[in-house]
Amino acid sequence: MDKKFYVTTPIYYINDKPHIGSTYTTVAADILARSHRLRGDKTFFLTGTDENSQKSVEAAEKSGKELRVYLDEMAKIWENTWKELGLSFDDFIRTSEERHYKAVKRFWQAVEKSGDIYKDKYERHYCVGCEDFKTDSELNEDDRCPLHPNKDLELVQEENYFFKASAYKDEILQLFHNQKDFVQPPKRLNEIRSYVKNAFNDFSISRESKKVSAGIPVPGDDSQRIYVWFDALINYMSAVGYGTDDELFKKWWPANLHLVGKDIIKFHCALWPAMIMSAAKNDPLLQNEDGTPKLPEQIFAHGFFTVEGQKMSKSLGNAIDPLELAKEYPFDVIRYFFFREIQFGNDGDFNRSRIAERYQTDLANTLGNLLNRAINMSRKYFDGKVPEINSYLTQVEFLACFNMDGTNFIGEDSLTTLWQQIDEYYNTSRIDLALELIWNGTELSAWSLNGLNKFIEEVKPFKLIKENELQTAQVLYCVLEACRHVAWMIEPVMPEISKQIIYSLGQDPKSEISQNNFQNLKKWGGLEPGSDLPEPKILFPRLGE
Ligand code: ME8
Repeated sequence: MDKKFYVTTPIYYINDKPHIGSTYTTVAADILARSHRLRGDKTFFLTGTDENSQKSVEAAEKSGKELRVYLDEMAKIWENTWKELGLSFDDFIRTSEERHYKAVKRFWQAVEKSGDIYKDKYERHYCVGCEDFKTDSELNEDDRCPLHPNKDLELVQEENYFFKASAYKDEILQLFHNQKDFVQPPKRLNEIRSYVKNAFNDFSISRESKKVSAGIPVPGDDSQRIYVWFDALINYMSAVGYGTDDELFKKWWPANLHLVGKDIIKFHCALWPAMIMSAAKNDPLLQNEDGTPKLPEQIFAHGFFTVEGQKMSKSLGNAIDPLELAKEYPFDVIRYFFFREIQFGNDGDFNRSRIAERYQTDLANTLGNLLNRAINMSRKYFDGKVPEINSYLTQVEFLACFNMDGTNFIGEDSLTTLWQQIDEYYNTSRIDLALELIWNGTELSAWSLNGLNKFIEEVKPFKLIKENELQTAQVLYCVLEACRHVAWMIEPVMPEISKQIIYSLGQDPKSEISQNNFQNLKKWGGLEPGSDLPEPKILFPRLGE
């Protein structure tokens, strides 16, 4: 059966332009979507914008534009930014769209039918920055929101609808217990487990329309608007047909992976499953065959960036525009930096001198140089072609020639193991570990970019050619073929660079993908001996050239 992969990013607030924080999550989703597409899985990658919030209203007022005009303009900016950066999303959902309204209505009514919505009066502080209520214990010593200390808290005294989230506390804890990878990485699971145990209370899920102009009206009660988070989470369903196209919904739901930042795990890992558990009781579309709720498979929460050591914030003016950044470096370089520099899941720092260092060392010196040397030597010694290896030496003969033990043999056996590990890392969202392995290898295998460079240094094809043409041919063939594999291994992270490597090996990346499935592509020997090698182009020119 064909496997499917449905991956989402948060839908972003559009009171400002995209910055590298939202870019990071969206690039991560792009990488995972590309890795699944390459592996032949039916893939759907969703991103979009969260528009029914107070923030939108305030930003529109500040800009002097009518709300609708403002939202349309900003949503275009977000969508176009991702397009310009080459991100391969399949759909862009806006929560102001009709299809989303329909989904929210259906969902609300299912939850209502389950008896999980009630009205209550309360008085609490609301932070527009978080679009969330704050209990006293969540405030800092100045009684302000620790995440948005510059924003005044709003004292809300209202009668609103509440969602009986607390009724699902045990079921959610059971879910965490049964499905250990529901929340990744594990430290986030610990965090959210303790939140659910200690502080998972009923949520207010509406505001009075006369006080809050944003939001979808509560079905059957125009005097109330649905709370932005209750509405926003449903985007993951409305984009795949919930409320508008049952067949489409059955095809894609449940989502395989919600990618989010660590700031919003409470909503994704606790509120969202509770909402689905409730709605599923009265909506067969949300039930598995055994009647259990169709929950997303996994939520992966990554860490937060600082910029040159400082928190990214509007007041510091240090939010980096990804389109500006893409003028400084090819965007593939930034993609590489994001996932090579920072363990995916941990916090990290966006630091220009580190980008420059990684560009020079990992990319220009290690990857670019290896490819260039191998192509130049092959062209020079073998008439502009991939060397012929008609009488291919066996592994034992090959190792004997160079006095090497099996650990640094660059060939078929070690390659299969390496690919298995790479596939596993992409499947578990550990993009950082995949890159680490490709560049550094493991203690057991020199099959890595650093290992290949060392191999050339040791074997010295530029001297060997004077003594033994056959052995030189095999050495160079091995390195060129290894570069072809590296190109496919890094394809999800650096799609453009990957293409350029394949072209420089005289192949067409498109025809290779369509002619062979991924299993074939991973086999040793895909590079045709005797085929033409074009003159190499510099992959990573000196910056500023
Ligand atoms: O929370 N480092 O939207 P939002 C890394 N609309 N990632 C960062 C970051 C940083 N410094 N800053 C932001 C919302 N992000 C809601 C989501 S989903 C149903 C509704 C990323 O515009 C990260 O993914 O505030 C974080 O979770 C998200 O942007 C918050 O985006």
